Amino acid sequence: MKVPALPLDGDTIVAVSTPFGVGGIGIVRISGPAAEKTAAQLFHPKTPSERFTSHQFYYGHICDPRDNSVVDEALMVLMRAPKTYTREDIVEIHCHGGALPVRRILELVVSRGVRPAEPGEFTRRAFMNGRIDLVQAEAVADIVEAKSATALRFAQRQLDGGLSQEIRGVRETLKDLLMEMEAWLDFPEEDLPDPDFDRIRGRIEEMIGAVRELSATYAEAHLYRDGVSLVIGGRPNVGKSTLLNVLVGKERAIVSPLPGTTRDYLEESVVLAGIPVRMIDTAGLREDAGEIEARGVAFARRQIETADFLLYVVDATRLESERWGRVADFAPAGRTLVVINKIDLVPAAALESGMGSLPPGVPRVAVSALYRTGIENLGEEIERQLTGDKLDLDSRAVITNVRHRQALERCLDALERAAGQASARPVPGDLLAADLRHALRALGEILGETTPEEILRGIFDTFCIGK
Ligand SMILES: Nc1nc2c(ncn2[C@@H]2O[C@H](COP(=O)(O)OP(=O)(O)OP(=O)(O)O)[C@@H](O)[C@H]2O)c(=O)[nH]1
Ligand SMILES: [Mg+2]
Repeated sequence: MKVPALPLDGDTIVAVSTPFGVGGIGIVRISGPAAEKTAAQLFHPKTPSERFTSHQFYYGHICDPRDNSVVDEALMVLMRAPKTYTREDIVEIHCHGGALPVRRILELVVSRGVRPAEPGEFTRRAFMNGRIDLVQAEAVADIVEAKSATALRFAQRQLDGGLSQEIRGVRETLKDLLMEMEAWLDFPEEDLPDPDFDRIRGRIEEMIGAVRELSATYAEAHLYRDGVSLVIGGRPNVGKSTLLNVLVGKERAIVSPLPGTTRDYLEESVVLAGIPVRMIDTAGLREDAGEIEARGVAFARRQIETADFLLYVVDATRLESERWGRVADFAPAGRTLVVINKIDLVPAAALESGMGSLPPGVPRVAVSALYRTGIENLGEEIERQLTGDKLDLDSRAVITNVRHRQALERCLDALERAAGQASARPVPGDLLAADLRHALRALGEILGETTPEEILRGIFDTFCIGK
């Protein structure tokens, strides 16, 4: 793999790689050419050894070289380059996981001239040294932050190189075509026969198909990574808070027979069908609310407007009084599910006729949040709305990252222009080559080969320190 143009620092960095606070163990990680020397100065193995063997744990103590006092009991492992996370020499010191031992060891290492690492700098070095590409580096961050098992599975597959391979496949075809075009453009005097432009157009169209298919997986796949917000809205006292409690499986919200119980909004995270869902309960919508409640209602409206999905709850005994025309004004079209609650209070026949007042085509589910009837059905309907049942989760690579998606769309635009050039007669060779180059650059940006520094910085800045 081509190593990006940024110069390597070559200095040695250190960070605490475990969360701050109290834990079983704390790990201080050092990477760079001075890692081994620094460890030798601070770590005293129980059984003295001439030279540490790579990739082997040693038991001993970390001591302050100024007065030889023991800082902590520790395990130390030295991993010599290149078979390491960063491809540099790495030392890990595993000490007792209290905030103080970890911090003191960190300070000791820094006092030996080692620089504190920036966020994501270990992973950045792995990337700069060619061990992983940018897509894989981003997968590392996704693994750390995965909020659902499916998100984790996607990120693991991305780290394995599944997505990179897919992108490289298209890139190789592009490179072949570009070489062919450039040979023809660069040596006109050699009287080379014209390339077979129908064949070239055919190959461009194959690439368009592949890139489009990959890009289309984003719509659903990213939900597993980024999650969605699901707002529970409706008029006062219809059972919104009761429903939230049922869906999140605990008594999270206060429920009472008095309308206007919920004044602030509150949220709780759950995972539905593998998708992390931020569920938000809101104040009941009504116009004649008192001052504090009115603020809650304003909050609720804002939550509903920005929601990815809305569960609009209505009272089964008051279906006819619901002003559907108004609801349509704020409910996000195509992302609203009407939940008819309190069906335990109405006979089946009345419910049937009451449902007739609902606008046609709006998806609906009838439940009793109090007696938990119809909840399973509601769960299935929410899942169907969230996922749309379109994505085969075990299919090949999927796109979950908006940066990849945007680059693929740029690639697609360039390929479509290129297909147009290849169909024109005579073929404008320069333009065709330029479009192929644009497409190539977009793919290179995904992999990190032609990614501008500020974008790299933005990516690694979101990592935690010590990763
Ligand atoms: N019979 C029956 N009562 C229900 C059902 N769901 C909720 N309730 C009752 O309806 C009342 C209002 O419930 P809440 O969950 O507080 O309603 P809400 O929509 O959050 O109300 P506000 O926060 O005031 O807008 C409570 O007394 C609940 O016990 C149901 O399915 N059947
Ligand atoms: Mg409530």
